[in-house]
Parts: sequence; C-alpha cells; structure tokens
Amino acid sequence: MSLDKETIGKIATYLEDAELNAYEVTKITDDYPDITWDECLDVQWEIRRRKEARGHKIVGMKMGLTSVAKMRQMGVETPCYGFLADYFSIPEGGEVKTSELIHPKVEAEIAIVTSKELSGPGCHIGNVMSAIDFVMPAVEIIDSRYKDFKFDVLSVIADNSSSSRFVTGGRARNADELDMKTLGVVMEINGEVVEVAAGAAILGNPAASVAMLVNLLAERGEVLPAGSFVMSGSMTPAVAVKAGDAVTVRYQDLGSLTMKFV
Ligand code: OOG
Ligand code: MG
Repeated sequence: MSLDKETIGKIATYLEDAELNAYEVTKITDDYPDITWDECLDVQWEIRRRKEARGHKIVGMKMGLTSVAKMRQMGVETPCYGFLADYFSIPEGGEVKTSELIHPKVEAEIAIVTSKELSGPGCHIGNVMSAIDFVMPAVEIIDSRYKDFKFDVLSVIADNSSSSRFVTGGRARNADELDMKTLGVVMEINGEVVEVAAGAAILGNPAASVAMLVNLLAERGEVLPAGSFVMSGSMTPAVAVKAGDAVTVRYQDLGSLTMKFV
C-alpha cells in the first residue's frame, strides 16, 4: 500500500496535535494496518518540517530502544530515532511542567556531540569515535502520544519516537577520558535509587548507537552534520514520574543532572 501526501499530512496533524495539546490517541497502525516503515518516517519528517516552518530549531537527534532493558519494557525490538526541537530542552535543575505532558517517563542516557559530519551507509563505531567532540550526560523525558504508552515500532517512529523533553549539562568530557562501556549511572527519584546501569547497555557502546543513527539517516539521503547533539538511548527502563517528583541522575565521570516535575 502507499499513502498519498495528504494522508501523511493528516497523520502528522493527528500526532502533532496530540503532542501540542497533551492528549492520548490510538496508535496509527490501528487505522493504517499496512503503513510501511518509510511512510512512518515520512510522518515524523513532516512533523519536523512543520515545526521548523513555525520557527522552531532542531537542536539534536535521539536514538530509542537501543538497550535490552527498553526493548523488554516496550515489547519492541527495533531501535528507532527521533528529532529534538528547541522547546524540548529543559535547563539543568529546571522544572518540567506535567500539565504539558500526557504520561511522562524519565530515561538515563549518554549524549555525544560530534565534531565532523558523519554519513552512511557503512558508518561504524570507529567513524563515530573519531568524530566525537565531547560526551555529556542527558536525561530524556519521553511521553508517547499513544494510549497507555503502548505501541509498535511503526507507530512510535511516526510519533517522533516519543520525544518530548530533555535535560543535559553535567560535566562534558572528551571521549579519551572515558570508558563509555563501563560508565555507570544511578537514577534517583525523591532520593530513592530506582535504576542503575552502565553504558554498555546501549548496543555495547553508545557510539554504536550513533553509527546506527547515521546509517538510518543515509536511507533517507540525510547526513549527521558536524556539531550534532545525539542522545544514544536509555540505559535503564523508563520510569514514570508525576508532579512533585525530584529526579537526580548521577553519572560516573560526567557529574549529575537534576530536575523537578511540577
Ligand atoms: C520510545 C522511545 C525510547 C529510548 O531512549 O529508548 C527511547 C519509547 O519507549 O517510548 O527514547
Ligand atoms: Mg530516550
């Protein structure tokens, strides 16, 4: 089956309206059971185009479902990607307004900022390692627009891979000062440790996740420009949060990140 431009636009409106007005919708594969991977990406790129047309800047990319912990939690075994718009960014120590979100969850991630353009196909971890400007800690706040946070890989790709908010900062480090595989992370909510993990949870190494992103972008004739900020995916299962929660994520060698849900 192939969906025409008008239908792609209609699905983009359906999902972006749900994001902007913070309400749940049924997953798109219920209405379009034959929708393809490429068409779901067409929807995501159309949502991105519309945000840019309204004056928003795209400030980074994210990979999702790159750890076994996340794949198990969501019942989806295929990694996905999404974009980060300027208004997704919450300052370190800042407040996340739950009234703007549906059912937020937090994820502990490692972000990589690149110094060179990366292009696929055939991009591998070595290419990424040689293009790392620095590494930063990041916490993603995901918020699926789908009812009960349940979806399949096609639906989630169209929904910009549940992207919603993120916090970064901490202590940026050069890649040669770190072992990203053994880099440990501790997530605390209201002072209680809720998850612990290490960088190897991300496809063996967070840099492998960036290589995968580059190869997925190549399928659409896109490259990852120099200076890109990329979140490599959650090392831990995502943890649901509510107004009143204080979240601290402590990273080995990268400092810590805090935020408050209001
Ligand atoms: C999809 C996005 C997952 C991650 O880091 O694994 C993701 C979801 O679980 O809603 O951002
Ligand atoms: Mg994530």
